[in-house]
Amino acid sequence: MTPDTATTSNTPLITVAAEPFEFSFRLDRAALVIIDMQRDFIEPGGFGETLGNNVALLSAIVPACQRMLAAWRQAGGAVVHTREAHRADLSDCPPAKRNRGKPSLRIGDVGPMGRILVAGEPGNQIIPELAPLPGELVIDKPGKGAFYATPLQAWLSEHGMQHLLFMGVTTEVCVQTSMREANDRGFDALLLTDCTESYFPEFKAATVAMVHAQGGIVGWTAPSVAVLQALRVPTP
Ligand code: C5J
Repeated sequence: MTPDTATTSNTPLITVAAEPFEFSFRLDRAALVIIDMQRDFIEPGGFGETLGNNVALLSAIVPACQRMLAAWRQAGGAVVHTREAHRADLSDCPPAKRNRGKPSLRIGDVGPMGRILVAGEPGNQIIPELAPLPGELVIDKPGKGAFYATPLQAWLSEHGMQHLLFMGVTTEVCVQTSMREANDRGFDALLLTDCTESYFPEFKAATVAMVHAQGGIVGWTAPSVAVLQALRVPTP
């Protein structure tokens, strides 16, 4: 089923000041998709750090993400959380992924927060500040994109979703890949620019620019305050 079900909603149209032009959605047809806000990427000792990255860069967006998530929940919007996670036997982790680069610890190795990027391990959990609530969808994904080898598309179709608001990490890897997958599947996607981050600030800037380039070739971008204003939530 394509996401055309959005046109059948009777709830008010909410319009956000965005790039390259306004992004409009109906709350009962929109989901906040939070990509991989996991200890493995944000805290010392996880996958991000084993690759040689400065994880402190990513934790800076947590307060903005918390504000956005609280407002979205208060408004009654659907929330989807993803985790980059592999099975304990690594049967869903191709050698091409595991062997890439020269990390100090590879996927599946035991690190300070348990086995790196393995489902159920302490480091693989979503950070406590953004912990899922009962009833929110949590998707474990073996790839960078949230649609690859996951039930996400089926769930979105089943719930009549058309518009996806993205936040999370990292901007140019799992967030951008997921937005491109969403775009190819007919969803309208908005990237919340202060609620996403990269270990490489220049990659974030380039991603934001390329998402909304050419009339929104991948989707839209806006700071979260624009969504808060559209939802009539008091802004900081
Ligand atoms: C990476 C991700 N960067 N969540 N994962 O490997 O972006």
